[in-house]
Amino acid sequence: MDHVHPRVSNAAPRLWIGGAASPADGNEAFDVLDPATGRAIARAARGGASDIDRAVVSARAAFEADGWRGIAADARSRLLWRYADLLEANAAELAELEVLNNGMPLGFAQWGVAASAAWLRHFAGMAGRLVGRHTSAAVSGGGAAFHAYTALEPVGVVGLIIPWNGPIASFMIKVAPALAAGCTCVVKPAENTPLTALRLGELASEAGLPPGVLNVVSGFGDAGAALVAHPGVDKISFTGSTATGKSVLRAAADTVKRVTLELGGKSPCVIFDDADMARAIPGAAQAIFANTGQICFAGSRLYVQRASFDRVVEGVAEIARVLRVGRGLDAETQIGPLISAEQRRRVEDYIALGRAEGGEIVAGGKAIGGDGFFIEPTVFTNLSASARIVREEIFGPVVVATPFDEIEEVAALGNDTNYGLGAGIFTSNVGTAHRLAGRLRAGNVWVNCYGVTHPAMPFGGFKESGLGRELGEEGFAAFLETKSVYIDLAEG
Ligand code: TXE
Repeated sequence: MDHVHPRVSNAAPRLWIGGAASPADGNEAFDVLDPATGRAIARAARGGASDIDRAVVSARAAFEADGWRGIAADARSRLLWRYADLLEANAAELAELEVLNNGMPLGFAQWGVAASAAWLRHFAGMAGRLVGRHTSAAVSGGGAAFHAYTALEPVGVVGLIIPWNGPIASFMIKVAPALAAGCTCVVKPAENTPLTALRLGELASEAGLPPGVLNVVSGFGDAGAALVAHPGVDKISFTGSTATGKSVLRAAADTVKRVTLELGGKSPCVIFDDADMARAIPGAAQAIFANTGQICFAGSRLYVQRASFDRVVEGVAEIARVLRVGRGLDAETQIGPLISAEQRRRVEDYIALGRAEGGEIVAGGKAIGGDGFFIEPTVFTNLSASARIVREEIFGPVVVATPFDEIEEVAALGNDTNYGLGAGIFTSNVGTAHRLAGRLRAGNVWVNCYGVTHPAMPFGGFKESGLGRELGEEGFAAFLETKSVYIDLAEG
């Protein structure tokens, strides 16, 4: 093994179940790669169906009466604050591990740790505000008087399936509200990036979370499928590809699990002639190139009002040419490698397809040789709305720019997609911003900025970009059941 991280170098491959490290039942393990070198940095345990079962049994035991749900909300909050404190105390190590395993620039990994601590504290605050409604004089048809109230209860044992593109953040965006709601968790991180998830499992126990409240089972899609099929799991929250999300939704039907899905996107970024170009051009570039385009809400379709088209395309192309592509731990790096050789092949295939569809490449267009899975940030023009690279999620640093003339036209272009996750609007006209924000069928609209999130604001997608919301009150409610209780007020 090459560049070995001190924490992972000698660690035997282990899952985190019931508050302890445990080998996978089959004793199988797999290589974990550094995408900047293509070389193995660790071995991870390959959990399968029986390991998922052990984790679910452990999570169920932790959930039941004397366990996690029975702990007073303020005590639960305190534990979540301790967990957040520990994240911060270990921030440098977590961020470095994230970079080694995912390839992202260090600053982005540091953001992931900081955001995760903020989400834990945000939802810790909500744990104490689980109050229902009541009606004091509900009267039935027969005239009897009832007092009735609603109680908010945790959904139960939740299965959280995580992608590889932001391993820490996509772990905690689910875990923080789930724990605050009183649920216990079985997390299945992506096979490419299990390392920080396993460490976050350890840190939860170090923070004092009771054994079994947060379990982490590294493994492949079969482990995820076992979690979705398991009758002891009450809810699945999944982030990943739309294709896998659809199969999760189908499989969850057998046990009528609650399902939250955060899936793919093909998000439009719209620049009007009246935009402040000093913000709009870097904004559009950041919308697509951040995290090497491996972001579900990446602004992969750029629409520019006609008079500004050449200027904006040249501006974004110039940024693409000068962005420093490199190892995430190098201080000058602005974008890292793609996650895997397979993902790079997929992106290269899309670039070849774009050429074949008649697209013109203004910047980039090639994989970068040498070790690691690097690729040039790429800008296409001259493609029609029906081109596959305009319609399909590429999940790489590839943007297609298209001119438009007026707002109705760009609203229709923006909505001409099966997806509906994000949308950016750059304009100096408040009316234009509000009108277009109202027309675009997307769960998140950013005006004169892109990709901003806040723990109190729900995040999620319209159409095939997902089901339900994360963060915000909606994201918390997604881990709760509502129970109606009636009390007969008749005497005797
Ligand atoms: O995703 P999957 P993959 C897109 C992106 C990428 C493509 C494939 O375009 O190129 O998906 O990536 C687990 N039941 N996105 O194959 O399969 C899997 O182990 C239950 C966009 O990595 O969706 C991993 O933990 N779980 C996306 C997680 O699902 C299953 C982020 C995601 O893997 C499973 C990631 C099954 N049958 C990829 N099969 C975004 N938009 O954010 C796999 N898994």
